[in-house]
Amino acid sequence: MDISNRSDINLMGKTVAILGIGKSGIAAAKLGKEMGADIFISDLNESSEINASLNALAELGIAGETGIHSDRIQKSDLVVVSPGIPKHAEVLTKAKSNGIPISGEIEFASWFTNAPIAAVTGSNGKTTTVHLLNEMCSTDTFNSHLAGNIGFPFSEAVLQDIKKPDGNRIYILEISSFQMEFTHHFCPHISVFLNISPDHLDRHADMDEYVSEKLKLAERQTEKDFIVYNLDDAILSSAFNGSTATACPFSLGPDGKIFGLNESKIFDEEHATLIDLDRIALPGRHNLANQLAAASAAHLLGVDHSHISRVMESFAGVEHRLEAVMDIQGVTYINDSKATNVDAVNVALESLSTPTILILGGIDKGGDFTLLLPHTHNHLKEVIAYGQARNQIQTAIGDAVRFTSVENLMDAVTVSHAHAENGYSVLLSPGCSSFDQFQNFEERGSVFKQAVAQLAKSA
Ligand code: UMA
Repeated sequence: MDISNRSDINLMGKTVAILGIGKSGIAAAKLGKEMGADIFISDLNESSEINASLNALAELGIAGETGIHSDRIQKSDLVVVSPGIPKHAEVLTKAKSNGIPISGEIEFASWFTNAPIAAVTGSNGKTTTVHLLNEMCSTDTFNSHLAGNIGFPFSEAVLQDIKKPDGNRIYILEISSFQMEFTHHFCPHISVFLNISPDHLDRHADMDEYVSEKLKLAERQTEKDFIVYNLDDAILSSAFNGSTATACPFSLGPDGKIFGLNESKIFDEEHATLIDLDRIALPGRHNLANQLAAASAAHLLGVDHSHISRVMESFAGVEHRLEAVMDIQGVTYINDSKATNVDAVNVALESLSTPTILILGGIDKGGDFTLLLPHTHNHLKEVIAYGQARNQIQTAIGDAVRFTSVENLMDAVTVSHAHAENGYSVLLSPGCSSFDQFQNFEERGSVFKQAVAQLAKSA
């Protein structure tokens, strides 16, 4: 099947193999079926959950297999791959050598909509920024739909719109580096780049590969499009020098193109006040950068500044990101389960000034935990490490700070409660992915919150 010309792509009667029976694969399978393809879905995992999903798809007339990527995949016209499947997986290498085109799930969904897209990427802050932008775009002019890496696949959003079209649709997408692999035509009207720091180095060959996957988001943009990027980021500041799209930097200094910042306010190009900083609901300097990014994108979409500032006044944050859970006997418990890399842990520690016990752990993604050492001279009083990465964390920082190694998150919460003093914060900011003990970071955050609620009952 030839996918080189986007407008000629037609799935009617084509055989499409979908790899991965997770959220993306299931949504892509349903979308592909709606577009007239004969779908075959496949997952290496044969857990009862995956088999249950396959059975549900069978009822919709979608065939598939679990526990194997069989040779049937190699007879298809197109392969659509879930973001969690590494690009060098054997099944993909085989498909490539068989001349079968491979599309990522985001790319696949993008073929079936012409609505404008604002896409946000970066190592940290993506979820907060897309939620802010989504609220800023909730106006009479737009009907925004939030999708992508946030946990709601783009394919599902597009399928909903095919069934019930909306002329005012704009998609606000959170995009990960994984989702940029196997993209061919995907091109947002506005791309937003928040920051780039080491992440997913267990999956990408090196930092260069990770950065180049991210930067692909702007590669196909034309002079009609916009790139909103962080001027204060060492990699991003010079990344778009030769770009055709209009570059719109934002900064925590006065040099933002659309909005500037001083000690007391954010101001616009005419130097009119957008908002006084003390009226912004979401705390933290890192969040100020996220606000400026979202506000710049919203401005480019024509949203009124009065609406942008109203959202800034009311938006209080997203679950699992520096979420204050509860105070127990003078100790504040904070759930930052979304912090899946070391840079995010740094950001979390920088946003606190109270003595802190930090819970780290999970599966290491190639992060450098020694980067946390400076905090041990300030308010970081103890590290409790759990899960697969705990020995590695101990080697990196165990000598510099009071250190406890435990089996799992529940034990970590128990130990933190025993060690925390009045005025302390206990911060779950794991710096690792969750998959050794949890389905995802949401489950990890929920387990933490339950454990804290349990402590409160018995305290
Ligand atoms: N699998 C195979 N063959 C392989 C490898 C894996 O069949 O060779 C199977 C696995 O058994 C599994 C499926 O592929 O069943 C996994 O697919 P997936 O991990 O892509 O799962 P989805 O449920 O589709 O979730 C994906 C994103 N997951 C990842 O990028 C790892 C979700 O981001 C995203 O919310 C969802 O699509 C909806 O678009 C999660 C994530 O952790 C939150 N993202 C990373 C992050 O934020 O750091 C990038």
